[in-house]
Amino acid sequence: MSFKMHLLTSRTVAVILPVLLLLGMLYSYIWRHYRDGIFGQEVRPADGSSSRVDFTIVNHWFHLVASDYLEYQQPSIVQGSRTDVVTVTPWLAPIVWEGTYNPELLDSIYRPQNISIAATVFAVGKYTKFLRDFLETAEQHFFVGFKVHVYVFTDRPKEVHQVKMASGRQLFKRAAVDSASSPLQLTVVPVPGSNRWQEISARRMELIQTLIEEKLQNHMDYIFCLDVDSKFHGRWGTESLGALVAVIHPGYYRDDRSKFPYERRPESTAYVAPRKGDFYYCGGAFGGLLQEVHRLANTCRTNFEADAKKGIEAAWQEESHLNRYMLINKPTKVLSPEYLWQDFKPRNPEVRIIRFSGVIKNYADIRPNV
Ligand code: 5GW
Ligand code: MN
Repeated sequence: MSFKMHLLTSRTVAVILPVLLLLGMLYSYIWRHYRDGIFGQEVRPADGSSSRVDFTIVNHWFHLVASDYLEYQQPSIVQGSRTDVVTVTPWLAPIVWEGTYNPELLDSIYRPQNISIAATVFAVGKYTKFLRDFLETAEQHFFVGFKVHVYVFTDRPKEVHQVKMASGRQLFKRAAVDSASSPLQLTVVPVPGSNRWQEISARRMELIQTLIEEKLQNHMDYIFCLDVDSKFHGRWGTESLGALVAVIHPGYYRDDRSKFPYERRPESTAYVAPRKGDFYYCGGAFGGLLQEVHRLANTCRTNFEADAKKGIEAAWQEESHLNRYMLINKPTKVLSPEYLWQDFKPRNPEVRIIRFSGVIKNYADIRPNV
């Protein structure tokens, strides 16, 4: 009896085990396909880092629905509205200049999608003094009529609250443009102070990455990361939306790429060879879909750290890493220098409107001893 039982058991095991194994393999196979279909695939940037955050696929970005009731000027297929500038990259990403788009049409497409835009801004140490103008002008020009949430990273949270109070409650409640208009939300994220810009700079990417992972994922659609020492002077809105968005630096856009201040030492992960490069992009403004900016921040931070281990610091810190990243991962939308000018620079004729511009600052006055 016991012998028979034993036989039965071992035979059962011999049959059931492989069946279970097969079932397990089938399950994991199906699950993997299901997950990759529902969420984004695991991101493995060419630059070596990896990101394990899953994002729900954003469907609305690929599907543009216009209002049937809106009347607007006929677009021409033979006559460009801007012939003095280039409005498309060789990889067919639009380059946004004033006059190339219809803001009413764009807003009418994006408003029903109920998109939300996060903006990050760092105000560490004395840089808090720029916050008031930055926020007040963002209120007037940055995605007016859309859900905007500004995240202020600072080691002086009290000063941000003073800015809020001084504004007399009127500020950060957008003027009622129409019923769809909503207030600009503000969240203060406390961060430790630092005397070393290199440290602040390195942490910027890390903090952006963490913010996306912990707070924004599944709550926001787009994110823009901006310098605080700047003001808005004109519309910055839906025309700037894209998967990966870069801004052309105002200082170099007429120069040969050999003159771009890329990192030129091959030992650095930010290295760009002399005959490579498309445009020189700003470190002071970039953005896009959450998952794209997450991947960018993760890669730049990883590369920054790899360099630091070897005792290398790229020529323009994170701006150099951003430029290396954008050379390999082409931006899907490029914003003209209208989107980050410098107050000290006279306006060039092709720049018909300055939307966002760095203020003139007294370095000795605001920067910690480096
Ligand atoms: C910047 C340079 C040297 C030492 C410290 C800083 C610094 C930068 C700082 O002490 N606090 C700070 O919040 N920042 C953040 O980094 C600001 O958001 C600032 O806009 C951004 C980039 O630094 P900027 O604006 O001085 O760099 P540039 O190239 O626009 O002049
Ligand atoms: Mn700046």
